[in-house]
Amino acid sequence: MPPLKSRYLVTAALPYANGRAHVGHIAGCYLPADTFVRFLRLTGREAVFICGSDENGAPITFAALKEGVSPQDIVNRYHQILKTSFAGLGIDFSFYGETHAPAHDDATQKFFLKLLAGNYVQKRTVEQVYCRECQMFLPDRYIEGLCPFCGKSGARGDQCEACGRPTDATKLGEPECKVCPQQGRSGKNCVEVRASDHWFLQLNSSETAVRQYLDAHPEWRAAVKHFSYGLLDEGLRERCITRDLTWGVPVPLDGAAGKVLYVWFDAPIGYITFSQQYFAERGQPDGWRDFWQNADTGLVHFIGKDNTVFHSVMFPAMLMAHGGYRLPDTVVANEFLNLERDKISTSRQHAVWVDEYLTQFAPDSLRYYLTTIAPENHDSDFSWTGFQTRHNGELADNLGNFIQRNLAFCQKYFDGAVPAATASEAGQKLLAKIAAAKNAAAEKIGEHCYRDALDEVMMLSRAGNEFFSAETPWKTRTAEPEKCAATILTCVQTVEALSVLMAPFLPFSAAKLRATLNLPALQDGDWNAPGQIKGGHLINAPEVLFPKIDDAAITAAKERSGVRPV
Ligand code: B3M
Ligand code: ZN
Repeated sequence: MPPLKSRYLVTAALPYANGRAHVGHIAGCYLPADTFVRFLRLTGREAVFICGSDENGAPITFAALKEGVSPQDIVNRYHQILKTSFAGLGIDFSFYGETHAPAHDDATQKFFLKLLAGNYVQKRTVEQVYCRECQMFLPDRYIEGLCPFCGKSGARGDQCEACGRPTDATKLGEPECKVCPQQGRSGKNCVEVRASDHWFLQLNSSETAVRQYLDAHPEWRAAVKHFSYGLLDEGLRERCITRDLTWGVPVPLDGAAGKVLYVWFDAPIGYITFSQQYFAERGQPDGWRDFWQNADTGLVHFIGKDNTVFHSVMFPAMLMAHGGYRLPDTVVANEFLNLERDKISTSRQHAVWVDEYLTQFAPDSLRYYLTTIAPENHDSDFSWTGFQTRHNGELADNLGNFIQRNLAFCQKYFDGAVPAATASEAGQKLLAKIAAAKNAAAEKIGEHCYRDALDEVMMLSRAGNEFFSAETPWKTRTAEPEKCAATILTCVQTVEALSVLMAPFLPFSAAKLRATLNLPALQDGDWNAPGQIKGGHLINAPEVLFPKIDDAAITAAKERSGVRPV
């Protein structure tokens, strides 16, 4: 792993503004990205964290059609819900934008025109399925008919579920429109094949450059490299980047009315336009250049694995073809999170929604659990029982217990004044573990291994608990008061270190703990600041940081997330 740089632009995939955020999204990219950004800042690095709602194209158009409302209504509703959910979980973007915005249209159109002028985008006339009733060309997913391979009915225009083969929408037998039924029509006998002009990104001409780019990054996660090299080995093909839709970034050419740029063309450009907006709002209209045009700055994209091709191949190819931009250093793609051993599904309402979760539980409990089960190298499983067990057994019984037993002891027997003492040999050993845990956690975070990094925090707390138990301050208090004082001083100093170490993962609890310790809120760069707790330091009355979660709460949560009680 190359060492971390001193300045970063970090992006998290732009969520479609057509649904609420669920735990799969959070585990997939927002939480690790936020943890990384918090760590960067705490270690004195500059980090700009960019995200926003993906508001264009087919996903929004069809959500609106289904509900019988306008795309703008859909976007307005979900943009707000997404923003609130992220904030509630402490996902602390520097800027959270919207792609349905004039500035973004403008930047995307200019980008497109530059690629067109360079011949990197070329026009073709293609055959497409058109619905006379809906008066629109249909995306492949909205056409069904007989599979040209296996003959079964219900094959979609992109794939036949029965035989698994990819299909060509214009080749389905007895094709039907799937938008019509949403509008109360049959969808039968209303589709035909029509010619339409489209523009294609000449990805084929980027093959060598993209391969060289990947070759320069042997440190990327194996799955991302494997997938991307696989695509290159098959050979990159030109890719259509326009759609016959009215909602999106209009194709900026004469004779292209009713056509917009493909949502996957405009969305990654959103990372750039949001960066520009962020700096413009701060009165530094050129500030974004340091982040997009200067290779000394790190650029890291956090995404879910289904977005890999767009970030590891297509967007870099677009940036290279355009010129003038640096390329991402890393694409951190996560695998999927399942829910109770079943795929998370919005349509089946099998999901844990963030806004709903937050009405019942604390944000850090979810942050903790999702990091411990982070789908970093393989799919993983969210289970409510696992959530409860981890919270009660680890957050409460390990971390919370270490903090509470010490601070309560200090409060009760020393009136909240940390005793002055000299650390024992065993105490010094514990204090030495602080630096070791910090270094190890920093290294793991640098490798984007967040679950291992969090483990280091929990190991320090476990060592603290062992120390406290072995030292038996409740016995030494009267028999050997100096020993007791040394134990408590060492433990409270360890608690202070934990308030720093846990901050990237558990920001709300870290802030509360700092207040209880009567220490200032953490500032950028505080990761390696020397401890402030000395003999005589007054702490405030502690409150339990992680109250236990009882079975009734879990039963209620299970019902709400569409998990039937067993
Ligand atoms: N909106 C896809 C998704 O949510 C997409 C990500 C865009 S990142 C530029 O899966
Ligand atoms: Zn139709």
